[in-house]
Amino acid sequence: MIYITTPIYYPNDRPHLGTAYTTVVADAVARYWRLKGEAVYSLTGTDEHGLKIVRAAEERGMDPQEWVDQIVERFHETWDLLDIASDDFIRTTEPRHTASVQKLLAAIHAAGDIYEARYEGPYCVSCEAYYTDEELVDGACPVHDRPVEIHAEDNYFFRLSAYGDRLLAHIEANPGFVTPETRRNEVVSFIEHGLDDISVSRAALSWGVPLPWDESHVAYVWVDALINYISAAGYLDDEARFAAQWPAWAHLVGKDIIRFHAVIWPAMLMSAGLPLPRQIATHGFLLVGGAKMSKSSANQILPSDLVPTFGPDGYRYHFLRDVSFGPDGNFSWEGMVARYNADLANDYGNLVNRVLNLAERFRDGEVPAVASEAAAEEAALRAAAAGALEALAEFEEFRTKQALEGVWRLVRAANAFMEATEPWKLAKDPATAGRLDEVLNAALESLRVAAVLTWPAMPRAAESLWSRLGLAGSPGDGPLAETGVFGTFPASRVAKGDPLFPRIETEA
Ligand code: ME8
Repeated sequence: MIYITTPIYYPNDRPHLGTAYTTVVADAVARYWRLKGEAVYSLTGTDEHGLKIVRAAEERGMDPQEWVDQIVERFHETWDLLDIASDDFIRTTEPRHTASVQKLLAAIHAAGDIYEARYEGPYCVSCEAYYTDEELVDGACPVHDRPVEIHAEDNYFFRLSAYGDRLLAHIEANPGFVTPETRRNEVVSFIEHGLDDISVSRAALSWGVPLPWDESHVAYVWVDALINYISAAGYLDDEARFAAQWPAWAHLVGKDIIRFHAVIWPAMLMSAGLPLPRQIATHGFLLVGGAKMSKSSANQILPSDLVPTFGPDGYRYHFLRDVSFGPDGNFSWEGMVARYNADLANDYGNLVNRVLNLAERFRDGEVPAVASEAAAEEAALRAAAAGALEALAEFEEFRTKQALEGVWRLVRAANAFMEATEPWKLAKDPATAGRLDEVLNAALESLRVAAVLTWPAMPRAAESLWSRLGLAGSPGDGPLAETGVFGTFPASRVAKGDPLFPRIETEA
């Protein structure tokens, strides 16, 4: 089972392009695996406890539950807008999660890894994390560049310090545990520096999950949040499901939350005797004009600002094609328009339009199922299609850009095929009617394969193309090893329809 997760986001505000980035990548990769015929479980959700949420609610004069119930709807709307097909959406205020938090913490407590002590130190509410004085930059949070607060409490602590060696051994034995390599190195040097125990409870807060052994404390919001990944996998009361689903194939996370996922979370699992996730796949930040886009700053752009212009597919394609998973990436409107017009309106959209137009014009939309085994033009097309199919596997390494570049080799080859075979000339001479059938068939077949291969990135456009091709079911039905192979286009009735990706005029 391919169990793939996004972070669960804080519902302190609506999701923006940065939050959506992780979710879009996770959705495309999950769809890729579904297309291959794998059993997939994709999870996203919201991280609803903690001080940050309490404060966001207070600012609006609401109670936390009322506030999160309202914001969670904005998350659902955004994911619907972007055609995110998650199998599950977990909220940390749900009983299936709170009971699971208590179960895991009880296991860690029973393992002897919890003790009580007083803690005092600088706390960043935006991060929901304590810092040491050395980590602060001019007295401010190193991530948010905002003032920290001094918190002092009697807390329960988790013996994270006891897990350094085991964590290092795990990372060494599993080089793919934290990716990319630069992030793995960062985690390794952080652990080698020596781990401090962490506080796992809050006495001063009531908005959280009560500790099973002391109900006057609630679980620290990060400890609570990380457990979502097993709550959604049946940890609480579904042994068979948990065995099938856990450990996760990959947790996708931004670089800001890598320590929680690559240090604290695996140590908690080790303490409770549970297996570790296969991979923590880390990506960089989306920047706008060089600054990180975040919910707490003014440079937010929301998916709903872009989808009316680019459509869900243009949106997804841009972030998957232009942002490498790993380093930081810059967002610009101009870059997005240029990519859309070049790849979608010109290369792909025009190809679709042209081929379907010719099939309607010369064959009333019904092209016979005949293919040439011998023609050199078709051989080039078949080779490009095979290369594109192979490149799609780049999704397994989150190399979304390379996967789509591969698919575009087929799109370009199909355009070149049209130029080379000139079906509009073949149509003029009755003696070449047979060759015209073959050429149109091969052109339609390349559209069929392109619909299959673009489905993980652009499901809506792929499905629309599929129905224009008169095919039954969905290009996502798979299995890829069969449907992604270039063969003979089946006899069907095709129809051109409206342009798939109308050009965006930059003056507008
Ligand atoms: O950290 N560029 O939630 P969060 C790219 N609740 N990705 C970005 C981004 C940007 N500018 N801004 C945010 C939390 N992200 C915790 C997680 S998980 C158990 C708990 C993405 O709402 C990125 O994946 O602050 C980052 O890790 C996540 O949103 C943080 O979302």
